[in-house]
Amino acid sequence: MTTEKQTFCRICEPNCTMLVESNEAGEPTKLKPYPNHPLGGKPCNKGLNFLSVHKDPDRLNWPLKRTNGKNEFPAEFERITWDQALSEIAERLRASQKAYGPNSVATYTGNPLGFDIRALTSVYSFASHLGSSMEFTAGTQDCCNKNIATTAMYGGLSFLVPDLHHTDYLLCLGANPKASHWTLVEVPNDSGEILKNIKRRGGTVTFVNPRKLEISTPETGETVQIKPDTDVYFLAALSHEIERLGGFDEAKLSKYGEHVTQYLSFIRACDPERILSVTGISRSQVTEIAEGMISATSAAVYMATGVNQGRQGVLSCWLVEMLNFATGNLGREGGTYMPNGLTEPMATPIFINEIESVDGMLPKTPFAPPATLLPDWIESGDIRCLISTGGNPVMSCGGGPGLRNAFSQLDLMVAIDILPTVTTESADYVLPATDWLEREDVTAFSANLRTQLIPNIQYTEAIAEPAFERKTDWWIHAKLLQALDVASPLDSETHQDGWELVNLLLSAHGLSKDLVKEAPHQMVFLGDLPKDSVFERALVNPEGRIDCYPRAFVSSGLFERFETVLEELQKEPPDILKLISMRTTHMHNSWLMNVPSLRSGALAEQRLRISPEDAAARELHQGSRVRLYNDFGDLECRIDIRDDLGPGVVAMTHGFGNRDAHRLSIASHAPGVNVNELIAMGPRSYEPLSYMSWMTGIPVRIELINSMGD
Ligand SMILES: Nc1nc2c(c(=O)[nH]1)N[C@H]1C(S)=C(S)[C@@H](COP(=O)(O)OP(=O)(O)OC[C@H]3O[C@@H](n4cnc5c(=O)[nH]c(N)nc54)[C@H](O)[C@@H]3O)O[C@H]1N2
Ligand SMILES: Nc1nc2c(c(=O)[nH]1)N[C@H]1C(S)=C(S)[C@@H](COP(=O)(O)OP(=O)(O)OC[C@H]3O[C@@H](n4cnc5c(=O)[nH]c(N)nc54)[C@H](O)[C@@H]3O)O[C@H]1N2
Ligand code: SF4
Ligand SMILES: [Mo]
Repeated sequence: MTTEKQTFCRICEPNCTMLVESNEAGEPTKLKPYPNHPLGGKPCNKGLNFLSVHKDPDRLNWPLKRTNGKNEFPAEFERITWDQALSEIAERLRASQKAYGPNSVATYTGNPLGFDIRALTSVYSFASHLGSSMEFTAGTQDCCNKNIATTAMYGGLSFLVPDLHHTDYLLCLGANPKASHWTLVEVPNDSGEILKNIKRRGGTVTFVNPRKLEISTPETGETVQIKPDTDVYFLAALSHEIERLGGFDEAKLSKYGEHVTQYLSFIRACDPERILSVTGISRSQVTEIAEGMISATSAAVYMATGVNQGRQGVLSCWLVEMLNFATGNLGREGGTYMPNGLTEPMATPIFINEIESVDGMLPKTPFAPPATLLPDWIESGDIRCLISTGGNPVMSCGGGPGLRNAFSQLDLMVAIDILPTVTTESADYVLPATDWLEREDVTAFSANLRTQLIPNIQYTEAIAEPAFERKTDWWIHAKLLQALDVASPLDSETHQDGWELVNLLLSAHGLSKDLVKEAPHQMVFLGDLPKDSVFERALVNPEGRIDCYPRAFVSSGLFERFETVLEELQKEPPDILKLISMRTTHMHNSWLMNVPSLRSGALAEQRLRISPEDAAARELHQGSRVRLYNDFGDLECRIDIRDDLGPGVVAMTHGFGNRDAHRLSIASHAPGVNVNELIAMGPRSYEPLSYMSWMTGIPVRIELINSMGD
């Protein structure tokens, strides 16, 4: 007899609800949509394919210890007990910190930890017990620019979300909601209707993207094709134009703004004639968008990773936040706002202390240090041990394979993962974690970030017993703390496997995980707050106002950089090619590469996408093999000619290049290339202050290897 249970997907932010069928032995046999769930119930193909990850015969099942040298590949491992693994790791961590200080041990926390609320709490308590400043995260490849910009402006971390359900004008930069299902705004179970609805109610959607997206249709809106890594100049020109046209809400600016004069002088100096040429967008297009936003009843500007990963993500985010605020759209229905959540923002200083690096003394911020300096810190001997949880830095960070050479020089590397990746291949110890079907959870992460358009908490039980000797990430961190002889939640006889802290968060709404579990559909709506509550809730800096020209941006040289990068762009040769990333509907960063159904037929191969004009100029045909290179790396691939890219732009999906992930039988077959080899590492390879890697608009060159096409 089959049984049916409810769960939610934990691959990406929407946490789509789904149903799981299990057989008599209690093993999940099918994942399917949950049509009658109040939040919708339309998981995507990736979520519905997750049983292939859960049951992947290549999964990590036991603690492993390396038996050959760190420079020898493939790595060889022997199976050991959890006790042996934990005590040996702890001993080596203690010895390193005793001899070389707390910063000799670094941590790297990857993206999936965001979708495991207990692990998220434990990884931070583990890192804080280590007392190291070297806490790297996937954030420097994702959104640390937003973390810093909003903390500087509001006083604490706040992600203001676009009111997609009500807006009359959405300006959407550097996002592909069809492939990626939104980021830092949670839209559950959406298959594109939310954008079509804006158009249906008479509104406008404008995408700003170097690539004309599949979702950019007459049913949604047009794409303004921008040259990569130039959004900051477009946003500055747009701000200039809206102010010139009288589109600012002066009363709101003076009521809630601090340093408004400095902001106004900055944008007034941004004459479109001076700065727009590098963007590929014309003055009349900017004026049209400005007029559209001014005349709309409400408007929201939203930007995502395509802009975050450029060289000026902090100033871009600041200009976006300021556009929403200055036009009176912040805290208004249809504008941007701060949804209800489990917690409220906390005042957070931007500069905590300093860390010594090859780039001199770097200010330490509440977020992560630059991942692209990790190799230098390892080579200098400052970092000697690394513990990576739920991350695949060799695939996902700037420099990519270059990190592997650095990792081989570590005294100790520990990787906690569900799969044997190219990163775990560099480790001394590999610890097997449970996947999301094997653990109980609540959707507290997004509720805690206050990014849900429909604030809610969902509960799921563990659908399957953890197989073999897999353990939850929470348990692994708590056990490591015990092995290190420091306070661990496991010391308490009444510990509840990490739920104490989560229940404390939930108690702000009179909830606990058990109460959510018992609620209809295992879900509780948190309810909406007035949109204008953002002004009481988000402004936690001492002035209680929005800092419209944060000093931290000035002291970090961001405004000078705005001018120097502009000059650099103006001097570029016209035939230069710029590389951007391209997420697809069938892949998730680096970790669905071993799923056969997501790697079959046309999905098997990774190609470099190029415009017909650029292909013709180089006498390339569909499928021609090329060398793609720059000062940092050199790759070989075949090309895919498509007219969704404008001239001068090439695009490639990251996460491929698993040749050396020997234990991933599907992923290492037809592996493709690791595009992050072309991303800079080392001094000045990151944005000051946010430490974001520069991952889009990368100058590259192409050389023909074999023009024979398909
Ligand atoms: N070129 C390029 N590079 C990029 C990006 C891009 O757009 N272009 N995007 C960047 C972005 S936005 C991000 S967030 C980063 C992601 O950077 P990372 O988080 O470092 O990389 P992922 O590929 O998401 O790797 C996640 C790892 O966690 C493992 N895993 C999955 N579930 C669990 C679990 O429950 N527990 C544990 N312990 N492990 C688990 C997976 O097997 C995988 O090895 O990549 C970035 N890299
Ligand atoms: N299918 C799938 N879903 C995912 C992921 C995945 O890998 N696959 N990853 C998840 C993660 S970790 C995240 S953070 C989110 C990310 O979610 P999104 O931020 O929406 O990510 P992308 O789909 O990569 O969209 C980025 C867009 O920016 C464009 N772009 C590139 N460079 C520039 C530029 O310089 N300027 C502008 N304006 N646009 C530019 C690209 O063409 C692309 O369309 O997605 C999540 N969901
Ligand atoms: S969009 Fe797809 S991968 Fe993301 S949570 Fe929903 S079902 Fe999972
Ligand atoms: Mo991400």
